[in-house]
Amino acid sequence: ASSAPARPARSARTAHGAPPAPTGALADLAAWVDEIAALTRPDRVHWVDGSAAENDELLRQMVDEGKLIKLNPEWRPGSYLARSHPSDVARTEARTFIASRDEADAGPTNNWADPDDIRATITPLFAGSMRGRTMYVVPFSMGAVGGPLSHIGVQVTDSAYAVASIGIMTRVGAAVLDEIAAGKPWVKTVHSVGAPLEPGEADVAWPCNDEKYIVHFPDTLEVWSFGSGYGGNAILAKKCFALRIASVIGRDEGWLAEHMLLIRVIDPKGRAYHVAAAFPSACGKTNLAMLRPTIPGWRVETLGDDIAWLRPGEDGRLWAINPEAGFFGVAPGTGESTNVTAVETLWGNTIFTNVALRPDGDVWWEGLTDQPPAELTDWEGNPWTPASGRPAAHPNSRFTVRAAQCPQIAPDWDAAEGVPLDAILFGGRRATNVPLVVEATDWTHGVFIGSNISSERTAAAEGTVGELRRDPFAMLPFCGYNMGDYFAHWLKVGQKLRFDRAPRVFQVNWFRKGADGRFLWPGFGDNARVIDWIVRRLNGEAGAIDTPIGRVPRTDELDLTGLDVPQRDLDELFAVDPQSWLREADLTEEFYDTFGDRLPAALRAELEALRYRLGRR
Ligand code: GTP
Ligand code: SPV
Ligand code: MN
Repeated sequence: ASSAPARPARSARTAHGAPPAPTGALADLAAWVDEIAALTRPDRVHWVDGSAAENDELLRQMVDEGKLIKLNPEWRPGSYLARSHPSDVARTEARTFIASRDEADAGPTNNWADPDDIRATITPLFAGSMRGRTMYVVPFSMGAVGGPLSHIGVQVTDSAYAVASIGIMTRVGAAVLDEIAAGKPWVKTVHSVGAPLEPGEADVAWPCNDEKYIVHFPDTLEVWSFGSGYGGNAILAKKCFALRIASVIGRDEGWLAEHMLLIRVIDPKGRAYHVAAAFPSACGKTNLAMLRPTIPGWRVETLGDDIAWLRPGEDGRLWAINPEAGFFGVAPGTGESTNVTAVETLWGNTIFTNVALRPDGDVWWEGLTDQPPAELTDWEGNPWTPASGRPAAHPNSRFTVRAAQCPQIAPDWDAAEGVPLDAILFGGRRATNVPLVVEATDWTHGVFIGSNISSERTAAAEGTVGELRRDPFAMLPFCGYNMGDYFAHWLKVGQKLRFDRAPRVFQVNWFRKGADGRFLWPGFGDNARVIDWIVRRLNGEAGAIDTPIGRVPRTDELDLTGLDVPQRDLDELFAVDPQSWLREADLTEEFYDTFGDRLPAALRAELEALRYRLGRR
């Protein structure tokens, strides 16, 4: 195993040729890499420099090894299809652990593990786990390199697919080593697919292990992930670092790491507003991030589609960055009629995972076009026709593509200081009860709403699709510490904002259904009509009706020009049934009780106030 970066940081380079032995922080990094290599025993260690040539070589190698299928460059230049093992298709929440020193700090919503015990469990799994493989060392930055809200990390991994994905999703390269050399703290992340190769043993297309562990050590800022090659289990910069570990850093430093999209909305008068929105996995973040308004004069610029870091500024506003550099988006349901921006973003230079392959060497998934092609190869590599009676693409199949390739990306999406937020939306997938849009009365009520998000389960994680579960702030699988403390932290961050400059909070629900099971709201581009009302609320230009759960638009205040929603559906979209909401309040109480004394009193007071307004005295 090599012990020094193949390409030394600029600051460590001498004027004449040979790099000096790394010293200081870089030597610490090299020592750590040696330590991981000594444990995992890879055949080779490769320091990733993030160059295009390196990426090309990596992709070429994966094609040679049968790990990627090169798509027809005529239709999809620079693009590839990966097919995962059929058992490794989504995040595995049951195998995801928060190993805080104190169990109470992980809270009732996380799987807790004692840090020493779980280290003792996983260390033998990592021992020799990279035999026969290359161990890649990937230094990456979340947020612009050197930015005031940015954080850096290093992932070691034996998955070339993970390396290529991290290269798209983050900023990788030598500039990060400069930051490490300069003494900036970095997060250690270790990933192995857990499939060592014996001498002469042939590799498989998607190596992984039945046994999986995704373990976070918040006290030492480390992540160890074993056995999975998929998405958030393997691209550790994403959910593991930018949410679970970053939420802990944010708790300690006074900021928030959130599962949120980030957009700039420009109204017909040219005024710009910044909106962040937290929806659970596969509940519409990427779609709203790439919104093409159906109402004239409105424009949306994309800033981020999955994660936002929010920090109170000196000016009393809440500033936000998207720490990522790419999109890892859900493919099914992404089509010309729903998200044309995403379709255009995916013109090339994209890694697709678990979508279907067309005979002409392009890709397809349910919803890309109205009619499926006559024949396909499905995500598992089997022949498929429309008569097959099963989806051709996996429901959690995804695309990985650079943010810069999005045709409506904000010109300043990369800006280190971020943007000041005007509104925060909380949403979920709710067939009943939750209106299309509700405005919170103040920050505390907004935190109450965020803490009560519940949503029907999607295919983004293992579990029964459709089952209703609580997903506070869309962070249930991603909060790295006690969720009760997290609610308190949200309240505290609100206190740092200037009363008249804090973002206003709204709850939205694009997914309410009629008795016949049909969506009551057309969604997608028409969600701009809701944004329009929200923006007019910010400007004091639109009225609202008080209901027990918050403020809803008068239906004549919602711009429905050109839309064919019957009045009956509109009434149902905004209906607030006190009996159902009292039952929701009972469930909230049950949920709140699980936090014991870590639940902020202000939220319990909000719950009692809600019950009072609903008519229970
Ligand atoms: P993650 O990447 O898992 O965090 O998901 P996400 O929140 O970014 O969800 P995404 O935008 O990819 O949407 C997931 C699914 O919801 C897709 O199949 C979309 O077509 C569908 N969807 C998104 N927006 C709407 C909407 O306004 N109405 C309806 N009915 N479906 C929507
Ligand atoms: C999600 O599940 O919210 C995702 C996909 O964005 S993953 O990166 O796998 O977490
Ligand atoms: Mn997500």
